[in-house]
Amino acid sequence: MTSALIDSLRKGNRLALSRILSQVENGTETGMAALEELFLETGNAQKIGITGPPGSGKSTLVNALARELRQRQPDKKVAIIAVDPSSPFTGGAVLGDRVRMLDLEVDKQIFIRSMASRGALGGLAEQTEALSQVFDAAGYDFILIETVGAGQSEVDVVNLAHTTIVVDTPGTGDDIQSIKAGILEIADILVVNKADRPGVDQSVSYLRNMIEMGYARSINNGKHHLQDFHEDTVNEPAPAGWIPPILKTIAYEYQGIKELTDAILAHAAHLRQSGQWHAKDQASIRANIRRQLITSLLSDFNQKVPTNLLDSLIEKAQKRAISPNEAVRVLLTYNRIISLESSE
Ligand SMILES: Nc1nc2c(ncn2[C@@H]2O[C@H](COP(=O)(O)OP(=O)(O)OP(=O)(O)O)[C@@H](O)[C@H]2O)c(=O)[nH]1
Ligand SMILES: [Mg+2]
Repeated sequence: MTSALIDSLRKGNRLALSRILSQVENGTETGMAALEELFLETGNAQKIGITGPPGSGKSTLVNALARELRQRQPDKKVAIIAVDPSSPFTGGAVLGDRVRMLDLEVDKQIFIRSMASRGALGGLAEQTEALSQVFDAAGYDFILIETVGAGQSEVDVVNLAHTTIVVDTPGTGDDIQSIKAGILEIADILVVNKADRPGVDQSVSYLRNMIEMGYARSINNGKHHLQDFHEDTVNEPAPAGWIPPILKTIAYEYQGIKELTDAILAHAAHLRQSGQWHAKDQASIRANIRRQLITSLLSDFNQKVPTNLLDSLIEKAQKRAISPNEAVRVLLTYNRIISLESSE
């Protein structure tokens, strides 16, 4: 049954895709089996994470980007994943935006998915990774992942992307706080959206300073060459690094979208040429295996070792009657004995 569904997905059947996405999202047996099979067909899509404060215009940008990518490369397909949307995909958007969303859905080479639930498959990041693997295997070339830039779990989500876009808006002076320093460091492209509002140039120069400070730090660590900084060093050998461009957009008027698309495609080319595309892919597979290994070892341990034994050993260590080391040794020995007994 599963393989019939997977075959339909391979043929581009949107209903099959939608059903497999739900199965994967709910962590059902069918879903997990599909994911195992489909993983072998992944590795082609460019995953693009879009993060930023609530209401900064991420959905509007994603919308415009999907349209632009499709116009430019009509043979390519675009998937959109809205992670943990604070509101439906169009957010607090006015009717005009919703009408445009409908336009998008008419295009059968664009597939929009909001992540409805969480927790079935580990964290938000694991779930997003699983859904993007399904899209990747289904032949989607670009996967746009929207998430509100709020904390570590969002950083984890965008970390799985090839290209991370951080969106900010011109502020009233306190915008310094609107983007967390940790979020800026993961940006491959910075966007100041709502450039129709006052203060846009201050925001751009603020962000430029932050980026240059970040680069100065990494140069001190020996990661980059000084020429990475300067646009006027085009005759120098090609820099190994990528300097995040800062772009101004007015998403709902489609302004700056072409430049943003150029930057996204240029970043993909940069990753491929520098070998980072391959390296990222290898690292994410390694991390995936490690994560699953730890999860399943831990769940095996939890099944075999009673909680009260664990608790009593913790208590002993807390009283300094034994060391934490010894507590672990006892627990592992117990686990080994139980495993031996159950295999007899
Ligand atoms: N002035 C102005 N408003 C914009 C621009 N782009 C989007 N908006 C509006 O900003 C509001 C929020 O846009 P969304 O795209 O929903 O923002 P979001 O970041 O996805 O919001 P959440 O997903 O709720 O965090 C909507 O009313 C948009 O129409 C812009 O360039 N200028
Ligand atoms: Mg949104």
